[in-house]
Amino acid sequence: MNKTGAQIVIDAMLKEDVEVVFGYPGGVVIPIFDVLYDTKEINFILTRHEQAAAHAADGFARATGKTGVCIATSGPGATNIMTGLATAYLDSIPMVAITGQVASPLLGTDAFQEADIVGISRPITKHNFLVKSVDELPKVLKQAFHIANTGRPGPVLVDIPLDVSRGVMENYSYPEEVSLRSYKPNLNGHAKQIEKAAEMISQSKKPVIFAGGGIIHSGADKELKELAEKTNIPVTTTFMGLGGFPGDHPLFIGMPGMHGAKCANFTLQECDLIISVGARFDDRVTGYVQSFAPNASIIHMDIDPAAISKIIKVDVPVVGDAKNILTALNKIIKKRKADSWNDQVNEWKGEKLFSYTDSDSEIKPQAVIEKLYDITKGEALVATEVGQHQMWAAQYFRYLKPRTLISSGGLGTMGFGMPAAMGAAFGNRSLPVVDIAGDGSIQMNIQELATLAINNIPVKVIILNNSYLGMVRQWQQLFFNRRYSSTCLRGGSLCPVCNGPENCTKKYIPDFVKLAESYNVAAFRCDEPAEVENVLRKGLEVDGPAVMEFIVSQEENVYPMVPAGKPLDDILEG
Ligand SMILES: Cc1ncc(C[n+]2csc(CCOP(=O)(O)OP(=O)(O)O)c2C)c(N)n1
Repeated sequence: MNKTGAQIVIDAMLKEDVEVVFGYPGGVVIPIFDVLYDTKEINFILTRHEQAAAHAADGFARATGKTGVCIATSGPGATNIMTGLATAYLDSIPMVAITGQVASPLLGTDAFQEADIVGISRPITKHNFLVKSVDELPKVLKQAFHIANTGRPGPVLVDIPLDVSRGVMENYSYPEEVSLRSYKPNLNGHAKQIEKAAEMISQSKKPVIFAGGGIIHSGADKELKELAEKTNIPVTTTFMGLGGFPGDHPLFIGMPGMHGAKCANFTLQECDLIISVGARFDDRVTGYVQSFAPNASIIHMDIDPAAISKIIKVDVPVVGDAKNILTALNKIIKKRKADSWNDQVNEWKGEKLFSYTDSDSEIKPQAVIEKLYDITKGEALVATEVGQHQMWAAQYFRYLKPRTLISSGGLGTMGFGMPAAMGAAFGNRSLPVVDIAGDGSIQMNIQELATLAINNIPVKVIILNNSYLGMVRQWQQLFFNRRYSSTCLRGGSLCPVCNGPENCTKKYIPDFVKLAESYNVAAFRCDEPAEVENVLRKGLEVDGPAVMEFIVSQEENVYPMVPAGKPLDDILEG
């Protein structure tokens, strides 16, 4: 059968069971959009910005484990998705991004809307392709989907020149198999290494399990729970691993790191063995690396051999898929009773992993998130933007199941949450989807309220409005002598000396409620602590999208805090 390049792109999506595609059109992708026009099996969502399309594809992938797909045009369309690719790359999220490119004869001539997208995206994609001819398109697309969602997942970009999408391939068929000589992810951990790990665990006096996003990517949450319960070893999960182990389990000790639970940090610093599964020892987790876990031996299970001993010297590496490795380990692991080490950890844990001082006169941001957890009982997908609210969302909402927290961990991308929530809503129709936002971050992709409204996507946006770029302001308060340079969203250059928020007379813009209403999105504002529950319930009950703005305490800080470059147990408290 003869097919055009554009038809091949869409046929590949159908063969790969793609249900939803996010994107934005432009000159060189018109042929692909023209085929989409007749393709009823694919739900195409027109976002208002290409960056949002990439984040939405990413959010869909995080909620489902399937590969997210987005399309953008050449030049500015393609450069607009770069932040989305980098976000997905750092968090190992499977995505395929299709970009249009100027026709092959024009490549390298500074043609209209030409940019070297393969060059620009090389360091932020797992792999990328510039398609040279229509005949190689099916193979490239098959490889792209395969690479994105196998091994350590990641984003793959396919750049398609106009003459390729217009060209015709004779005798088209979509390949059934992929053969890539240099790409063969190792899925089963080495049996001898797994035995060594089991032996080390049985000899350890003070072990801790340290689980990361790899647990979620490989669907190894049940195996992790089995290991923990058999051995009674306390479990800490990284920010990316939240939900990979039930947040209300007695063995759960919170996330570690800069804004982690004191208990998790003390446990890591005191333990004699770290059993790391699918975690990459990010600097926000380890603090000052040289003094991280000074007495511990390290077992590191990871799908990516390049992650082993990259940051921390590893004693027993096990390269493979977390689910496979843990299944094998659980078969041979000896039972272990809770002992004085567990008592010590439980003492550090206390009654609550995190606490703050509540108030009757002003809304505490932490209280809004706690109330959201109470109302939903954890039965929700929580997306976040980036900043203080993101850390409070990690601390005060408990994640009971995998894929319930959708947040940019590695890149820390402001503007990620609302479009990602939109994508997640397509991946999970049964749970409410909430975006917890700061008033700064939400403005980075606020135009997506239009996409939510027009498609009636039931994302609930909670804006914790503190009038500040709060997380940066917190650093300025603690480490730059309270010099709030360019972090107040009211003032700007008109008020060089800040007399504090209580004396501020500047009006806040925008009016989020009016703005949301102009997009036809239901909106509520709350500035009374006593009204928080009521407003949350009202917003959650709306049939469709809603914005809930909470005017919160302006100079609240995220604690505990390990200052950058300090050891994990050097902790600041409020
Ligand atoms: C795209 C982008 N630009 C800048 C930053 C740096 N940054 C990190 S947190 C933050 C402040 C976020 O403010 P807001 O969204 O209001 O949330 P809050 O911290 O007040 O909860 C900034 C500017 C970033 N992470 N991403």
